[in-house]
Amino acid sequence: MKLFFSPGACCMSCHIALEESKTPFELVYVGKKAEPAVKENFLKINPVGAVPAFQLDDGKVLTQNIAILSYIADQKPEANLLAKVGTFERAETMKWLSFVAADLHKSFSPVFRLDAITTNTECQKDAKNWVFSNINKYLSVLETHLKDKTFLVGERFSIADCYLYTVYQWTSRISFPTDKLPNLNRYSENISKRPSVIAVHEREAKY
Ligand SMILES: N[C@@H](CCC(=O)N[C@@H](CS)C(=O)NCC(=O)O)C(=O)O
Repeated sequence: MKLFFSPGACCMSCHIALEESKTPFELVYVGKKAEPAVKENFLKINPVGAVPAFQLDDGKVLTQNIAILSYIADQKPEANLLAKVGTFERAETMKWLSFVAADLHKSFSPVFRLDAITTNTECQKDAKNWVFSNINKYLSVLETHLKDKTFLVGERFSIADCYLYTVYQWTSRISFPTDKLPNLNRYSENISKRPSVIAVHEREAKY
């Protein structure tokens, strides 16, 4: 199986889930410095050009973090990354996955491409302020939720944690202040010590 990835991007969530579930996989780098032929081939895998994409050994392709994460978790139930079908815990995990994907992740996206939105520096400042206030809104919800909690749902490290951990790392990339987010910082630090997460960071740092 192949995970098409770019280091530090949202696909790190799938990379962590693969590592955590001990699923054999191959990484295919499709980031900025990838060869043109690799990039061209990637567009056949995912025509929108976004990571992650996941290709099974029989050639079938899955895109979208939530779909790939759920597939990995369901293939390896022994890894305990997602509760059983029909349980409230599973529904809660899906809720947080949606929250991270549709609300939190996408609230970060404009700040990485302010220059593509406008070349006017004053407008960029306004856009950045708006983006930061949105990020703050979503992180505040998580900060409250994570009080006295180690994981997003129940007592297990789940695929929702794979995704939130990944996106939360971006706060340092955009210099978003996290001093008022002690619960999220504790949560993230705790997850960063997992052997799977250490392995993923080491591997992605090579690209
Ligand atoms: N909804 C998609 C979002 C994927 C996404 O935004 N990927 C970003 C990296 S974090 C990307 O590849 N952006 C580059 C592009 O869209 O060209 C998912 O969940 O997989």
